[in-house]
Amino acid sequence: MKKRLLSALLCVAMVASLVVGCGGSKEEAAAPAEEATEEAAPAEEATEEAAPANDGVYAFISKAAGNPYNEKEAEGFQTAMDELGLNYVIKHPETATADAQITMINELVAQNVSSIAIAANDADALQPALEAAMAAGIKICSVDSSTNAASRAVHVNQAGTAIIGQTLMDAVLDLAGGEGQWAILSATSTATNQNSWIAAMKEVMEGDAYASLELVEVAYGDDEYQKSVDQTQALLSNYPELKVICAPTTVGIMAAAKAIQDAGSSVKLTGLGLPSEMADYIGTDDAHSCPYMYLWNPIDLGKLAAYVSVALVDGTITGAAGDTFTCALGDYEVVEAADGGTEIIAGPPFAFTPENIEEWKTVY
Ligand code: RAM
Repeated sequence: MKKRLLSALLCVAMVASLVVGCGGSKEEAAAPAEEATEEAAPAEEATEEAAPANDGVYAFISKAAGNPYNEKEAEGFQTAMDELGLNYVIKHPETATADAQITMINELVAQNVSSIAIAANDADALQPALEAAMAAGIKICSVDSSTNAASRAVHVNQAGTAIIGQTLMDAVLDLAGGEGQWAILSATSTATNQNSWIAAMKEVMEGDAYASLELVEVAYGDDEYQKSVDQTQALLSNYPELKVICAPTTVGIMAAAKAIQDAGSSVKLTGLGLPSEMADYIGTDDAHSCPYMYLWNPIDLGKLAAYVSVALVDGTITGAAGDTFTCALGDYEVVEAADGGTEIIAGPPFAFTPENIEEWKTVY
């Protein structure tokens, strides 16, 4: 009995130390990572009776620090792990680069974590580091932004790529009134998710209904606020006939919304945005730049990445097409992905409009 109480106290202490550590910067996040692995040792001693099925450390690496979307994803991962009573570590690189993520992957391999869920800053550049991780027995899934197929067991996709492409193209067509110039303001040029959405939009644009639209430029704000503002201002001044900007990035769309409204421009904006950041810019009158936009729940996406990591580690799934599993969010199936690997799709994109934005802005 005493031993059980001790085990329970140890678990509470461990979870508390991990929660405190999940900060938003690389420095803040890196320190508790070490604590997490060090603290894992006494838990093993206690397994005799406390016996959590998975007693390793589950890692999450976001694209970069300072992006509230990434923090919501991490929050979801953390919440799921807390609910399951498992150990975890969350890392946010300082910049949205592959190099920063490779350093973190190597650190996690040295710490012998059980799994890594990663939002990839580059599809191919992470491959050697992730292959080394997999060779060491670490289960890998990508989430939000995929690695290439060889670098993961499975990708946790927020929504089907084709649906996102179709949805955004239809929004552009609608806001342009069926014809005219439009531009894309993206994140980094190597971001797998934005690049696949842009490719999907271009494919849709080949249809007859979109023939009178002209895509004048794809600009990159690197998911940095000021760079995204500067890129938007450049689009506004370089293309006086521009009708619509589509920003498939939460950082980009918010920066573009402000830049368009500050310039008093009539250019309309759509894309993928966080309701909490975009509420002031959503409206159908001239004073608002964004009549409507889309997203999914980034907290649930982070949770799903946690559940998938656990399912990979405990062997419920291997990541092969046809694998199924059930978690607190529902039933999921692993399906073939367009890049030759496999994926699990969280759900369809959701529209945010003047009618529902007030309700959603407090949620995420
Ligand atoms: C930004 C990031 C993220 C993307 C969202 C829509 O926050 O680029 O990867 O999924 O936008």
